[in-house]
Order: sequence, then structure tokens, then C-alpha cells
Amino acid sequence: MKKVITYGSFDLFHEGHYQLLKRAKSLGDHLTVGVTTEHFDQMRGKLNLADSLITRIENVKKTGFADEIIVEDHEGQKIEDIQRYGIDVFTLGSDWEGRFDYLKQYCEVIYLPRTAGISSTALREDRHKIVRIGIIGTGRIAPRFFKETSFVSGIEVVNAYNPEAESAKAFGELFQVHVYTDDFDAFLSETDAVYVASPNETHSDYVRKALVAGKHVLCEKPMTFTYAEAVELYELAKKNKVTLMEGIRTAYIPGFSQLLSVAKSGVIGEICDVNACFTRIGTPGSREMTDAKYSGAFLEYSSYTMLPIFKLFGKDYKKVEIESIYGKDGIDIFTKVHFYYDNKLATAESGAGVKSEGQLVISGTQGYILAKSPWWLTREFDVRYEDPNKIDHYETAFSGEDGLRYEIAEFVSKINGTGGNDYKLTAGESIAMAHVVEKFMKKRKEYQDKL
Ligand code: C2G
Repeated sequence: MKKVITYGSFDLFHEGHYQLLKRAKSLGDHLTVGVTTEHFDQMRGKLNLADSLITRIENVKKTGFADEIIVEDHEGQKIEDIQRYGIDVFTLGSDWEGRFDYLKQYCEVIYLPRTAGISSTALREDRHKIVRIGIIGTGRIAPRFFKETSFVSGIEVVNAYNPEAESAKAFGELFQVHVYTDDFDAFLSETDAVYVASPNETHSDYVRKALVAGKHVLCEKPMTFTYAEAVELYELAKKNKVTLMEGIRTAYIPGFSQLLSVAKSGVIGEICDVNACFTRIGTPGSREMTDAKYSGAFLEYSSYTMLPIFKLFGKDYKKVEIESIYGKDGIDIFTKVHFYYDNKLATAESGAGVKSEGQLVISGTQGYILAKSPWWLTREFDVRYEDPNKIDHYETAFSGEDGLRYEIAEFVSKINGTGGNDYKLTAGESIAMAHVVEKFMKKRKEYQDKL
């Protein structure tokens, strides 16, 4: 019996997939089809799958060509499968020509002609029109955002807005988009969504204006400085039926989701303490080092450090204490936030003029999780135990440099209603963070008023 194997995502199942499976089947007597998991697809850069794994498997099954369907979930699995199932022929469409020649030492490799004129990507784009996004603020992060959008299907940067003419001009020339400097309404009218990356104190006004105009909003953290305003903005988004998402990147990174799942799985016993630290000594004169009113250690980095705490312990802490070390003009160069829960403790530490070990430690009754810097761009972490010789190491693929593409992909999925439940960063968690921000601002202002 001649055994054939092929693989694919088979998202939005189409004629190209059907023809491929038909031809694959005709290469032998028995066809095994490997359908990829979402996690595996994410790792290989396919971020916006529309159909669930079950739907994709069902669609392959319906063709009647597959004698066996398996799930592909990791790199290197193809070699394992070929040996395990005694495969004679490995086949894929001609778009993969040459890429799997290394399998020739195990079986025959055949690239079948690809069906012209149809693809899942094109279907996804037909189903959901491309999100036209405008960037508000063309400072440090905007160029990175622009580049990262090109890795996510279904979104395109169409324009930008910055009242500072010089920065606007430079950005426009670099990226060949029109940058508005005064007519905000005209800027908005060309978009479906906006990314707010302007100075912190301007975030909430832009968010409100965009939401009122019915635009989806992705806003850099911190979105607002007060609890009431956070509530107001999420309600406004709900009322206008648009997506509002706070850009706390870590929340959307696959490795971070995995870390949370492992922490909650019970392997470290009951979780008792979370300690998250993020420090960066910025260049002298930069906002985070000098803007005592709207920047500083806490406002720049505590969204990251509070995130694992709220994700693991929830947002209903019993008490919060905030302590800072202040620098020139009363800017906080180091801030520690202590959260007290029922029989659980947590600390969020941020530094903008103090350097420390930027790590995340989650302590439990059986062991602990250690994620080293840069844990906020989670690529790997350890589970450690009393026995120092026993360490379970986890690594997750991470594409790009700054993880922004995962946040953008999540934003697109939410807009298209394909993102599933809102669990990565809920409105409630974002609002709870704004509440802590408000307490911090009050305390820092009291200190500054006495200077
Ligand atoms: N295909 C085709 N004609 C098209 C589109 C796709 O023949 N118009 C083929 C692809 O070449 C592939 C199969 O259909 O052999 C499944 O395609 P995808 O769902 O896009 O999966 P792919 O990303 O190619 O995954 O481990 C996974 C494999 O590497 C392939």
C-alpha cells in the first residue's frame, strides 16, 4: 500500500484545497492529512486564521479524500509523522517548491501544481474588508507600528496625524502616507480605525474623538489617568459598537498566554506571590526621564508589571500601596506598587532612572515560575522547584522584535469579530489599571506640590 501525506491550515476551505487533496490522494492508496493548530500557525507567522481547528478538520473530512486526519502542532513533526506512519510520499502545493526537499531522505517528495487565482488570504480579505488605520502621533513607536502592520493581513496604514509639522513631514516622507497636521476630522474621515501613539496626556481626548466618530481604537498605554474616564471610554465604544483596545503589548504575546496557562495549571501549586519588574534607563532628556507631569517610571512601565498580577489574581485586590523614589522636579524614577489580596501578595516595580533585574517571578506552594528580562516580550520561562536539579523550560516562537504584530493581529480579529472571547486584556482589567494610575497620579502630585 502506498501511503501519502500532506499538510495545511485549510482555512476558509476552497477549490484550491479540494484540488490539492484530490491530486494528493491519487498519488497513492492511503492519504493522511495534517491540519495545523492555531498555535502552530501563529508560530509560523500566520496570524489571522478565520476558521477554528474543528471547522478546518471537518472541511477536510467532507472532501472524502482523507483516510486519516492528524493535527500538526510543532516544528519537526513532519519527519516524525513520516517515520511513524510509514509514509511513502510527502506532497504539498507548488508554492512550497524546494522548501521540503530535506524530507527526501525519508520518502519521495512531490510538489503538486497549485490552483491559480484562489487563496485563503484573498478570501479572508473579501470576507472582511481591509481595516484602514490612521496613526495619531508620529514619534518613536509609530515607525515600528507601521512596519509591523505589514506582517498582519487585513490591515493597512492609510494616513497619520501629528500637529507638530516637522515630525509629521519626516514620517510622511519616510512612509509615503499623508500626514495631517491640523484637520483632524479630514484625517479621521479616511480611516476605519486609529492607533493612538501620541504623548500620554493627549491619549484620552483622541480616543474619545475617534470613538465618537465611530472609529475603532487601539491606544498606547496608559489610555487615561482616571478610573472614571476609562469607564466612560469603554462605555462609549460599546455604545458606538466599535472596538477599543489598550495597547499593552505583553497581553497579546503567545508566550505570555502560555506562561499564564502554565501558572494556572497547578504545576507550582497554589500561587501566593507575583513579583514583576521592568526598568529602563532612558536617554537623558527623554520624556520618561524628564516629564514629571505625564511620564516617569510608573506611567511608562507599570502597565506591563501590573498585567501578570491582574491576570493571575484578578482585579479585586483588598488594598494597594504605592511608593516612589523621586528625582528632579518630583518625577518618579522608581515606583513599587504593592497589591494585597486574600492570602496573596503581589508587587509591580517600575524604574526609569533606576536599573534592576527585570524579571517576573510567580511563587507557589510547589514551585515558582521565573521569566527573565525581557519577560514582557515572552519568549521563554522556567518552572523551578525545591529540587534545584529539576527545571522545566518553556520556549515559544516569537516573530518580529517587539511583539507589536500580535497586538495588531488581535485588534484586527476583534474588529472582524473573529477574535473569540475578550480574554487577553479585558475592559475590566484595563479600567482597574486606570484606577491604580489615578491613585499614583494623586500621590505624586501631592509630593510635587510640596516641592
Ligand atoms: N493550495 C493549492 N492551491 C491554492 C491554495 C493552496 O494547491 N490556490 C495548497 C497549498 O499549496 C497546500 C494546501 O493547499 O499544499 C494547503 O494550503 P494552506 O491551507 O495555505 O496551508 P499551508 O500554509 O500551505 O501549509 O505545515 C503546513 C504546511 O507547510 C502547508
